[in-house]
Amino acid sequence: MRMLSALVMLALLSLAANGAPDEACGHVSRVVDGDTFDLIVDKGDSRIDSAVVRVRLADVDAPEVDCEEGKAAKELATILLLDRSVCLDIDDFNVRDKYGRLICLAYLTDRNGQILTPCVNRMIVDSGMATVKDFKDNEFDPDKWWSTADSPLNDALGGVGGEVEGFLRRMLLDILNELQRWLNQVLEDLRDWIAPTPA
Ligand SMILES: [Ca+2]
Ligand SMILES: [Ca+2]
Repeated sequence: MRMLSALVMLALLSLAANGAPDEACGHVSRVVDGDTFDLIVDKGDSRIDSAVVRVRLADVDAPEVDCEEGKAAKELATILLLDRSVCLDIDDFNVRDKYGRLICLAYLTDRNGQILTPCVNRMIVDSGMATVKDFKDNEFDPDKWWSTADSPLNDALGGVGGEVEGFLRRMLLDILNELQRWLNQVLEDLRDWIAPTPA
């Protein structure tokens, strides 16, 4: 038990000591659709010029909310994001799209800004509610979202000894698998709700 406590403490210290995409952080006040939301900003770099910013998830495309698929995508994004702490990696090339929305990768974080999951952009695609649409004029490459070697979550684990790192990876994998199972159940319920089986 003492060994486990030490491992957990090491993990927490490591997570606290390493960087994260934190060009802006805050909490989500509104979900507009499956790929767009409003963030009340707690802190941000010089590109943030208002208390609330509209965020467009980079390089993904969710259906519009005037169709059933779009409503389901918004419902999923709401479950994932509403009232949650989020940090943003803002596109360094264009910053905003033609509608003034920040082009970003978004990450769910704890209250201290430490990343808890892969980027939300990827999670929405994994759910089947959106597809990858890779705009080449931004800094992001969706191919890297599924590579653990290039993940900020991975960066947060950098510098940890091999044994501890293995323990952390297994723990995080368990959490992600749980999250995936939970999401699958939510999606199944949503599909039943949208298209109930005829009696
Ligand atoms: Ca950036
Ligand atoms: Ca891109």
